[in-house]
Amino acid sequence: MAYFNNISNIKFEGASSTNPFAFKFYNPEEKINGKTMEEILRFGVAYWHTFTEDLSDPFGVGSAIRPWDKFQGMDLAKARVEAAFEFFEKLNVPYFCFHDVDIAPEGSTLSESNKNQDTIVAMIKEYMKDSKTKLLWNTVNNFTHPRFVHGAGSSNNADVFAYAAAKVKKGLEVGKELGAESYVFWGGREGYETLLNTDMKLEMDNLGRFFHMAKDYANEIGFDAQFLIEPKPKEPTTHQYDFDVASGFAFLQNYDLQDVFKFNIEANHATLAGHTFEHELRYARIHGMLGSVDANQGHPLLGWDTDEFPTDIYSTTLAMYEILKNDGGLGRGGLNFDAKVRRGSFEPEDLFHAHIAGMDSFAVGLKVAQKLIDDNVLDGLVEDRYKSFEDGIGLDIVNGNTDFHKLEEHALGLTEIKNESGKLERIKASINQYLLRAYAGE
Ligand code: XUL
Ligand code: CO
Repeated sequence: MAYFNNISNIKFEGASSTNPFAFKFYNPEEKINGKTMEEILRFGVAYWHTFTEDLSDPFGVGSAIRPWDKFQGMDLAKARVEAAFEFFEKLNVPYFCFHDVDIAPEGSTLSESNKNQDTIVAMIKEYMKDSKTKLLWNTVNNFTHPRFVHGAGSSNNADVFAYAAAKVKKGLEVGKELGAESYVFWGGREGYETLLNTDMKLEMDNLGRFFHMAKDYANEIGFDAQFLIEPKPKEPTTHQYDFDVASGFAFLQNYDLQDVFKFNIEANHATLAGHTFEHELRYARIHGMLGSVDANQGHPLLGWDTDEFPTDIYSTTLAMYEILKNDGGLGRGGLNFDAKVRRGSFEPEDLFHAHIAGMDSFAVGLKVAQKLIDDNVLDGLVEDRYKSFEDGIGLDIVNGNTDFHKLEEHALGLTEIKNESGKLERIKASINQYLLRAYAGE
């Protein structure tokens, strides 16, 4: 059965196309520095926002019109799979991502939930045989159900810890069955609401144990996906244990998990943590920990996780700059649109407009970032700014050939200290120039 009858395959038509159902900048076959855009950007569709989301918000019920919603229960789950693969093919997207509960309804027992999943996973596997779209990552939802009210791997309740582990065990089996490239842990409830009733040390220790057991089981079944942890500072908890990349990295190092995980970095989570998207990407990149990206954006005027589709080409440019500079690019990760259409954009075709907007925005970002790198626009300036560490006392500092005595001696001998301009406005003007040149097709 078809669900998007009025929409044909989305093709690249170029910057001057007036067809709303065409890519203006994303040309999957176009090569950038020897690799196709499709290979570099590795776009993924988030099953939850695109096929399961009803667009409700804390003040209003769902508004989404979805042709598959005439079904219920397992029939609805099956209809969503049909709709999903039609959507993937029409969008020509290489990857998708899901949580266990996105694809199949939970039963009244864990075994029933697993059985429901098995049915849908078998169906997805059949569809994947005739589709180019592969599984970027899967995960399990250990946050929505009331049993996770006090957490999952960090719950005060050992039965809940076990239940959460059983769900992840199943998730790892499903990931293996469908050939997932990566496996994600987002700790929606892995944090606390108040310290007044929380044993923070035990919760964090248990979470560390939880991750080790997950990796042991993945090894046991031969599931070699890249494990990814997705930092978020808060929401739904007041404080999450993987607040941002820096604190997540400290957590991983503390529990000897730094070689097991990389980071899945979400733009809106970065801004909730008080960072820019590119800050989080840079922090992960320079520590060899950049694994994948949840591509979205927050609203500048709202302090919550709005999960908008990414359309800010300044931000996608700076993000792609970090990704291109990352050793191996996105590796086994990708750009997963963890983004939802606005509540007012409730028609099925809005799902296409949103993805086209996101894909075009990252394609622009990719092209501009590659040019910034090719023309040495930022690197040259940065290198020049740190030239004091290339010889003399600076070289002694970076080589570890000095101490406070020698540094004091150097400082006492200085007659003047000369700083140079950081040239920020000049740099910003250059970035604007490169963006506008890309727009003009130069
Ligand atoms: C929630 C969020 C999740 C994870 C997967 O803010 O980003 O959808 O990406 O559980
Ligand atoms: Co996410």
